[in-house]
Amino acid sequence: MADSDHRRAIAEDAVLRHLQNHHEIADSLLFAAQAKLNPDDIANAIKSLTGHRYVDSQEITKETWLLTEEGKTYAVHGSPEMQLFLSIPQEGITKDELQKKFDASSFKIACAQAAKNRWVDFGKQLVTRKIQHVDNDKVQTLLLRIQDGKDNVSTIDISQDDIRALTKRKLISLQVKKGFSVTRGPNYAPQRKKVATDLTRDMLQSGDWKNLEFKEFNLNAKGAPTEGGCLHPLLKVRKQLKDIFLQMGFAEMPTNNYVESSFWNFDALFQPQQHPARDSHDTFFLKVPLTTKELPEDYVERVKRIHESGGHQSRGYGYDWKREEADKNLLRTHTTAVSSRMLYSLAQDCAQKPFAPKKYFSIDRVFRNEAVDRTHLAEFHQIEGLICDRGLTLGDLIGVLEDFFSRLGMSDLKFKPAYNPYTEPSMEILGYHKGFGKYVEIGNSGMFRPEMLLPMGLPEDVSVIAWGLSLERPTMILYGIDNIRDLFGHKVDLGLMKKNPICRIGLECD
Ligand code: FB9
Repeated sequence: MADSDHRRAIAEDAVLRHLQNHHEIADSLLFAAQAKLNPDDIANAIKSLTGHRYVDSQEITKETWLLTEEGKTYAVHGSPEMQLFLSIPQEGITKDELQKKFDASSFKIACAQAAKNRWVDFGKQLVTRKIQHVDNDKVQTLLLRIQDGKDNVSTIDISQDDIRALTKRKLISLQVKKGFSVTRGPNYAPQRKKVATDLTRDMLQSGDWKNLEFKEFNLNAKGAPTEGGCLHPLLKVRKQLKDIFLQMGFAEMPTNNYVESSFWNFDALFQPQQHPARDSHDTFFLKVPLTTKELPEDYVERVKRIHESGGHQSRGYGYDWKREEADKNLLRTHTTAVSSRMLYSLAQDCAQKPFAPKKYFSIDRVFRNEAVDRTHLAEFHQIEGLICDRGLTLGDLIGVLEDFFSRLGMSDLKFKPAYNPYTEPSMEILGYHKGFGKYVEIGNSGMFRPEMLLPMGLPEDVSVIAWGLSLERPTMILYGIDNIRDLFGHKVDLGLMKKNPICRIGLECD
């Protein structure tokens, strides 16, 4: 039997035994003190006995005056004003002399009270007694009476003024305690029937069950906590972001190919072959399979031409475009590689059926050979959204960004001109984060260049607005995770995962 149950059984016994030959327990606090039992055990026992109607009980409140530490000192040594009075010799004393006898705080109080009581005169030179004798240190007397008679405020005959004065001097404080008055209940018995938890075959056969009391099922008892898995924060935020895109009418692009060809990852995006991002410092190129197997040859031809000599009013880059460079396989550096494939197949569809506007999104891993630091790893999840339609403008892009980020709880946006090889104009997106009290970079965006879209075969008046951000940054901010390394690997704090209430995207997170 757990110690707490044992203590409660003793307390129940004491209460039931007392009521065997007493009509009531008027005050359970007093009863506990007299029975030298813990008042909380008595209170719990009374609550449980009341629950089974062994007793009936009413709650009572007991207000008790307690002396504060300062009050206790004065009760012993007398009030400071009294001590001051007694320290003044008949012929008087200089204030400095007098002050030496007291500590600063009580000296101040003593002087104030003594003056108030007109016991002492504080002359320029000397402090003198105003009266010869103080017959009663009223404060000390009151404190002692409260100390001795403290167990029932109502009985103590001290004027409210005095109580107020002592309270104001923080010499006493009121303690309110809850207790019970108890009488026998309809199921009263001098002893509690043994409580059985389970009805067993033996009890049924022996018939013992008849005079046993069965512990009620505590239907509110919480079941044993089931250790369940929990979603990794990144997956929780990814789900939230997917819901946002789906609510905005976007369809998800298939991103199940980490390995991509340089062609779709760079060339199709009109990113020149000598662009710094295309060397192994930034990109993980594959040894096996080293090169891609097949590319749509006619389209590759058009991409080669637009890089080398332009077209569609673009003068291109004017360099010697190499097929072998485009064939190189790599770990995709952005999910924009998926967008290029999707836009190309959309253009292909235009051959069969009239162009239909599309809204696509992707959320998946991308790989960049970057220096690892507090917010960057060699891989992260890129979130990308694009809208492909006739006559889209930068205004449409800004509009959809404001809609998208407002659903992320970011409503105060700023746009800063930026540069991407595949979008013109391009804008860095900044959002005001109340928690940080500043604007944070929350993504990048732009309008895909005609040099990217027209070689695909998309109609002249079709434009594509797009934007991108990471999954890790919002997750770190929403979860208050300072270092991206705490999101992955052995250092992940599972406790945080389990108990961290998902910051409802859209709600301000501190
Ligand atoms: O996610 C980023 N920041 C961010 C996003 C959301 C957010 O949410 C708050 C809680 C509500 C907080 C912060 N960034 C983009 C900004 C920075 O973190 C940046 O330093 C790091 N960027 C990554 C790339 O790093 C090299 C984040 C990643 C990023 C950047 C650009 C794109 C995608 C991901 C893009 C794009 C793009 C542009 C035009 C057309 C198509 C795609």
